Order: sequence, then C-alpha cells, then structure tokens
Amino acid sequence: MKNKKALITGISGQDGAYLAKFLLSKNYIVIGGERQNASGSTWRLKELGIENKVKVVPFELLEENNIVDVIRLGKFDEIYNLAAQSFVGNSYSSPIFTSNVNALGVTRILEAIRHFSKKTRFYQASTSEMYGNSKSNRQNEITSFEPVSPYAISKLYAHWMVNMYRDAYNIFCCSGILFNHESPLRGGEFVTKKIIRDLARVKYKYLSNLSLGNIYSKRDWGYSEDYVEAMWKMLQQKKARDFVISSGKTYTVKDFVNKASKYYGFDLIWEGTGLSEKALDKKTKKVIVRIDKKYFRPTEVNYLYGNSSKAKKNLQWSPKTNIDQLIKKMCDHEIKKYK
Ligand code: NAP
Ligand code: F7E
Repeated sequence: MKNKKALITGISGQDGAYLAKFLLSKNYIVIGGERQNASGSTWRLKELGIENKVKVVPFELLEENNIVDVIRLGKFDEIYNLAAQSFVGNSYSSPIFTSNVNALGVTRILEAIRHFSKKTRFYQASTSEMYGNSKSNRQNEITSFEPVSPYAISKLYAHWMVNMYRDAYNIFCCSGILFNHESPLRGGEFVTKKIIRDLARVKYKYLSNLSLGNIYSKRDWGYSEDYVEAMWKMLQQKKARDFVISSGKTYTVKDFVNKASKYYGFDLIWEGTGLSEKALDKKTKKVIVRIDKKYFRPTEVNYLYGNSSKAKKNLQWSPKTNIDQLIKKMCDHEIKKYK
C-alpha cells in the first residue's frame, strides 16, 4: 500500500516534533512546514532523533502564495495545522499579529485546500482557552465559548471557520479542542517548563528563586506525546468531527509548583498573601518562590477542567500519562543538563 503523506505546520514546535515522530512510526512521509528564521529551529526533531527523516519546507502563515504553492504541489493526504503564535501572554502585546497568524492564517490554508486540494483531510489545533471564563464545571464539545484573550479570540475565529468549511464545501476538516499539554520539549515561556527549569536552576545554584504570576489559576495538564495520537485518530474517522482532548484532572499552578519542588527535594512552606506570598524551603529557610506582578495577565482564565468522554467513546482515546508521571519526565530531562 502507498505510504500516506502528511504536512505538519509548526514542525519546530513541541507538538510538531511529537506528531512527526508518531506519523513516522505509522510509515507516513512527513513534510514539516517551518517559518523562515535566522537561527533555524529544528532542535526538537534532533532531540527525538528524527531530523533526517522529516523534509522541512518553508511555510509562513502570513504568506498566502507560499501556502498555496506548498498545498497545491504537495498532494497531501493529511494536513495538521499546529503553527500559531501560541503564547497567550504575548497575544496582549501583539493582538494584530496574533490574529493575522492564528485566525487569517487558517483561512488561507482552508482556501488553498478548497481550490487546489479538496481531498486533503485537515486538522486544526483549537484550544481550551476558547472556553475562557465559561461558567461550566467541566468543559466539553457543547460548552459555550467565552474567550478572554486575543489568543483565544483568534483561535475561536479559526475554529468557526473550520466548521463553516466543513458544512459549506464538504471538506474533511476538524478541530481538536486540546487542553494544556506539556513535555520536556515544552517552550520555556509556558509556566510548567518555566517552573521545572527554574527550580532546577535554584537547586543547582544558578538562580536564587523562581518568580511567578497568578498561582491560583487551574489547568488541566496532560502530556503532549499522548495528545498527538488523538490528532491523528480524528483524521482517521469516517466523518469529520471536533473533539475535546484533556487529562480529566485539574490543578492550580501552586499545586504544580509543590509537586515539582518535592521531586527536586525541596519541602515548601508558603507564607503571606497576594504579591507578598512566597515559599520557603523548610530545611534551609531559603526563599524558593516569589510572586512578581509582571507575570500577571490583563485578563485571566481561572479554571479549566476538560471532559473528553466523546473522544474516549468514538476515538478509543484516553490519556496514558498522569501529572506526576509528566512532572517526573520533565524534571529528569532537566536534571540531565546538570549531570
Ligand atoms: P509551539 O511549541 O509554540 O509551536 C508553535 C509553532 O508555530 C512553532 O513551530 C512556530 O515556529 C510556529 N509558528 C509561529 N508563527 C508562525 C507563522 N507565522 N507561520 C508559520 N509557523 C509559525 O506550540 P505547541 O505547544 O506545539 O502547540 C501546537 C498548536 O496547538 C498551536 O497552534 C497551539 O496554539 C495549539 N495548542 C497548544 C496547546 C498546548 O497546551 N501546547 C493546547 C491547545 C492548543 P517558531 O519555532 O519559528 O516559533
Ligand atoms: O499559563 C499562569 C498563567 O502560559 C498557565 C498554551 O499552550 O495552553 C497554554 O496557555 C497559567 C496561566 O499556559 C506564570 O497566568 C503564573 O493562568 O503555561 P501558560 P496557558 O496560558 O494556559 C493553552 C491550552 C493554549 O492553547 C496555549 O497555546 O499559569 N502563570 N505565573 C504563568 N504563566 C506563565 N507563562 N509564566 C508565569 O510566570
């Protein structure tokens, strides 16, 4: 049988690397779309030992002709759009750029598929951030969206566009509404990686303490390598449909700090409130965690807790890695740098 051919946009990102590894294990021909930059950024593919197995092509979500050329000539069976300005914090200072990339960028891809590659199946990386401050206790596919950041609003635009192209043009396109997922390859701007990286620096005496913003927001954290399998499963269905993918557990940022600290051998005692809150190590009395105003966002998503029963039933997908196993993977990877 002929090998399937897939394009992964955002190949230099966390999910791009794990999805490439997964599709290669299924004998796909994997083409990775990478935006042009001076330094090159395929270090994650190198970490996974697959940099020579993926063909990387220039792919810029702001550049319509580039997108049309790649899609028209590529004859892909599947396209996974993982490229995005994905950091919520930066979307406040760059709302126009974020919208252009995350919202209009997806319309550019959908138009290219509609005109030049109608049989290609398309996966869009939607996000739990779209729920924003929805009142629901647990979010699933029918929970209403109440986005609160430029990032979430740009992703919701793309989400609705995918729905519209599916209904109007009979294109196989769908969105995975993925809750936060992390890994040793997570970018250092996101809170889990920052916690794990900076606590290691404190442990090995390269940093005096870890500074954080809002430690009371709750997130449903899973493991990226588990989640990319769900993306693939969505494109193997008879009918294109959207699915929530989540771990089904929710923790505060503070819980995550406590768990990671314990793994590194700190025993934290918290004292104070608000911006004066801090955590000391019980044994040494050294301040390990401080709060810094600069990491707070103008608006915050306080509570995310996903329900992925639809994926369990229809995709036979469930998360394999719990938060403690995830933290262990991330800490072990970080500690290796110091040994
Ligand atoms: P990531 O590590 O930040 O990767 C994002 C990728 O997009 C990078 O390869 C980046 O390239 C690329 N990119 C940025 N702007 C681009 C542009 N203008 N044109 C082309 N490529 C561009 O993100 P991730 O964690 O792998 O997430 C993958 C996708 O899932 C993203 O769309 C994200 O919004 C979405 N998502 C993530 C999560 C999560 O918790 N991880 C949850 C829900 C949804 P550079 O390397 O050059 O920056
Ligand atoms: O923040 C709080 C912050 O930046 C998590 C992206 O992958 O998941 C991610 O978005 C929480 C927030 O992720 C710091 O205020 C406290 O409440 O790790 P984060 P995110 O904003 O949830 C969704 C599903 C996506 O789609 C996104 O692409 O942690 N927080 N102190 C902090 N956050 C950061 N980054 N840095 C801090 O110092």
